[in-house]
Amino acid sequence: MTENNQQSCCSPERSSHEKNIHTSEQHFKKNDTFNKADMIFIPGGQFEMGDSFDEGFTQDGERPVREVEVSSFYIDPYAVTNKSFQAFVEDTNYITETEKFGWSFVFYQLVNIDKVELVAPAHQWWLPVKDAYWYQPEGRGSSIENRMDHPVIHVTWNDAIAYCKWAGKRLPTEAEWEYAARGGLIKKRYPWGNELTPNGEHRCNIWQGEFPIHNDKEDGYFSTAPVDAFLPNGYGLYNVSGNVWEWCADWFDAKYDYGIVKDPNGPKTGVARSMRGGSYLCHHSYCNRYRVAARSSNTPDSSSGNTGFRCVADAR
Ligand SMILES: [Ca+2]
Ligand SMILES: [Ca+2]
Ligand SMILES: [Cu+2]
Repeated sequence: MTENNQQSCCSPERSSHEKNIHTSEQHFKKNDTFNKADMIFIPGGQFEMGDSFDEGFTQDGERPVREVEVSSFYIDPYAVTNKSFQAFVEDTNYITETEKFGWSFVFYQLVNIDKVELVAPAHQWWLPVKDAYWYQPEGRGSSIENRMDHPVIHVTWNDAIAYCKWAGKRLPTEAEWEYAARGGLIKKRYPWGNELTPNGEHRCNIWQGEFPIHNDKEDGYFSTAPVDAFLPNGYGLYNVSGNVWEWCADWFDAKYDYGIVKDPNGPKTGVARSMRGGSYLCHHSYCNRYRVAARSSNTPDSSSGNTGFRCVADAR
């Protein structure tokens, strides 16, 4: 593994292909009636945030490990599903930012290259596919019909924020995400412990085999899995590691502000938003970012077939 692998298997950036479009903010009546009984209460406390093994990429800023305090909050056990996102769109007629751009990045093995239209040349294994949206993730002719319980994908950070506003929720800070993802374990590598496949059992949806050529699918999934696949962590969260990247609220900076020890919420400004957890494309030979301390980022108008989100809510 080299430092040059950077974020290529993680998620590609839209701005390398196209300038930002103007997206006017849409206002929704806030839904205050969501049921906290469907969420998990995470009691506040202190934890050791960051990479205790010194095995992350230096440029990601996973270190040093520092003690961080997080206030109590509620978190969804699952990433937002296609079913939930559809309910949001039906209620608000929301048009995703991705639809306004007219395309999104799809992993090359998920489409028939002769049948889709590309808006730009391929970017490594990412194809900028015309009309690839949340409801037709591989472009025109595809559908989510048999994937309603899979995580919504092809949503930008701005789209995620719009959904959160509608749901009366918000995106987690990186500190909240990592605290919840650790499931109460201390300084472990994964949400379930230090071994990737304890007793040979797969605990998350990542890539097995030779990336990006051959995926053995030993974990059962080539692309996204249902949000409740695999065992949950100690707090009851599913698929924090793998499946899809999850947008966080914070601006990303490799120089995380280690000075704030209570409820840190990232830099004041930035160019990219934090993402956590890794996706079905992650493989140790390339990015190893399905560890619970791993960090990544993308510009808030970027979208891809392996990025979604999960919501939190204040306990107050
Ligand atoms: Ca897999
Ligand atoms: Ca995930
Ligand atoms: Cu990755």
